[in-house]
Order: sequence, then structure tokens, then C-alpha cells
Amino acid sequence: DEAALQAYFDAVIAADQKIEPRDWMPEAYRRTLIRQIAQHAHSEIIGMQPEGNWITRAPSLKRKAILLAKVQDEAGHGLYLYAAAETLGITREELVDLLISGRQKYSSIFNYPTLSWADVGAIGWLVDGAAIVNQVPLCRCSYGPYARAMIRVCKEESFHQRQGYEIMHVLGNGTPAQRAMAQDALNRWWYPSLAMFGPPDADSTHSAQSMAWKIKRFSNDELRQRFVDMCVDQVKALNLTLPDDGLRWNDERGHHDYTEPDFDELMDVVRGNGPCNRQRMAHRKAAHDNGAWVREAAAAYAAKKTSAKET
Ligand code: FAQ
Repeated sequence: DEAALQAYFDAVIAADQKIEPRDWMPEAYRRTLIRQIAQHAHSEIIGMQPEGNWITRAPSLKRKAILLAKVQDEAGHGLYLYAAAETLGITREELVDLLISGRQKYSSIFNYPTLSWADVGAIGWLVDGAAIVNQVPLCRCSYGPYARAMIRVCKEESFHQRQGYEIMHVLGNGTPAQRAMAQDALNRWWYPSLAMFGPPDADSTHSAQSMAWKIKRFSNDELRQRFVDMCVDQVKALNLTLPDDGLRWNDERGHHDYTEPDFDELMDVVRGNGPCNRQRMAHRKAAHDNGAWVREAAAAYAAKKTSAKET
């Protein structure tokens, strides 16, 4: 009966074991995972756009090849994550429909424009860096398919982070114009990157329950702090400065004090009012519509194969 199933589920979570697709799980656990994994998948797919913007204008053939590979990796992450969400009893078609109709979200960060080549460096360093800080703990999340997907995703994100950091290093130590371009990109991406971790703990609606279920292992603020501490060290080799006058080491806390991002701006961007929300969604919808013939052809081919087998 339900009480026994719930007790077994609770015991699996308490023992730090994994819940697998065929296991019984509370309906709210399933819904939360679908929400988070889908949101994560949509972010990877929409996240291809800001960087895709620079593929045709990368400053060298080598940079172009690296950026192409990175953007393709994001597509791969999206597909991995859609597959993980499908194990929870929702289809890829439904998920894509939920994104395109605006009923599911994607990360706020991808609603900001990429104005210069240095933005590709800043995204790699900061956005992929924030993604790693957020996702490494997800490798230990209680839902098996999500946890396993995160292991490979994190390895690839580490490569992405290094390529972004290296771009920033070259520009930061380059000509005055290159350095200024890198600093401008850092100034614009810093606070939106901090906002990626979500609202402050006190306003985070899902954190307490997600932590009890061991989907989340650390709170939004804990991970944001970890990211700030990490960047303070990393920026030293870049010949650039983090755009925060309030940044200083706090001996008592053993962490850096810093200025919080504007959370009203975060919520406004999440509601659809960021600089690029409309453009991102219009582009995604057009790509989906333009791909209709591929889906139809694949379905027709699969049907032909099946009927050939039956006869
Ligand atoms: N953007 O109660 P919480 C990447 C929403 S990395 C938009 O704290 P939760 C790699 C939240 O959904 C980016 N919405 O929520 C890459 C909720 O609304 P809801 C993707 C946000 O889930 C790099 C409400 O606010 N990574 O793609 C944001 O416990 C470069 C209340 O918040 C992931 O998705 C936000 N920033 O914690 C790709 C990681 N923050 O759903 C391409 C997995 C909060 O009730 C290029 N996700 N909200 O309507 C997570 O870890 C969590 O979902 C959090 C939010 C931490 C994002």
C-alpha cells in the first residue's frame, strides 16, 4: 500500500541510494524533477543561441572550431536531459511544446545579448563556471538518470569553462583595446551569472523540499558564495577586475562578502522581460517549425521499417 511504498522511498533517500525510473515515487517528487530537468534541458538548447551568434565571426579558424564544438556539446546536453526527463513519464514532444508555449522556463542568463567576441570568453568562464558549481552536486542527486547524466555533462562543462577562461586570459593580457573589451564583457556578465543560482534562500520556493529529497544538495546562496570565492581567485591571472566595490574577504565567515545581484531584475527576466527573451523564443520556434519536415520524414521512415518487418 501507499504508506509502505512511501516508507521504502524514504528509506532509499535516507540511505543515499538512487531512485530509478521503475521505482515508486511521490507524485510531487516526479513533478519537481520534471520541472527542474526540463528547465535544465531547455536552458542547454536556448543557451546555444548567444554563443551561436559568434560562430561566423570567431577571430580565427581555431577559435571557430572550438566554439562550434562547444555549441554542439550544449545540444548534446539538452538531448541527454530530455532523455532523462522522459524516464519520468513525459515525452520529448510534450516538453518542447511546454517550452515553445512559454509554460516551462529556461535559465535567465540566456536572455542577455552577446555584444562582442569577449562575451564568448565571459560566458565560458562565468556561465559555464556557475553551471559547474551548480551541477557537480547534482551528480549526487537522488534520481539516478539525472545524476548519471550530470557526470558527463560536468566533464564537458569543465572544458567549456577552460576555453572561456583562456579567451579572457588572452584578451585581458592583450592590447589595451582587447583588455577593455574583456573588462566590458565581465562587467555585463558578472551579476547575471550570480543570478543564475536563483533567488536568495529565503525566497526560494522549492529549496527546502528539494533538499529533503536530496535533489538539491546545497542551497542557492551556498552555491552562489562558492562561485564568488572561486572567481575572486581566478580573476587574478586575467589582469581584469570583478565589477563589485563591495567585494572583500571576511575572516570571520571564511568567505568573501559581495554585492548581491538585483533579484527584481532576475524575476523580471524570468517573467519574459529580459533584453532577448522574445528573440530567443522566436528563434527557437522558427527552428522547430523549420524542422517539421525532418520529424515527418523520420516518422514516415520508421513506419515503413515497422511495416516491412511485419510482412
Ligand atoms: N532562471 O525555488 P527556486 C547551462 C525559478 S546552466 C530562470 O530556488 P529551484 C549550461 C525557479 O525555476 C543553466 N528561472 O527553484 C550552459 C522557480 O520557478 P518555478 C541551467 C529561475 O528549482 C552554459 C523560482 O524561480 N542549469 O545551461 C532561475 O529549487 C553555457 C523559484 O526558485 C540548470 O537548470 C534562473 N536563474 O532552484 C549552456 C541547473 N532561478 O519553476 C549553454 C538545474 C530560479 O517554480 C551555454 N537547476 N528560477 O516556476 C537547478 O539547479 C535549480 O532549478 C535552480 C533553481 C538552482 C536553477
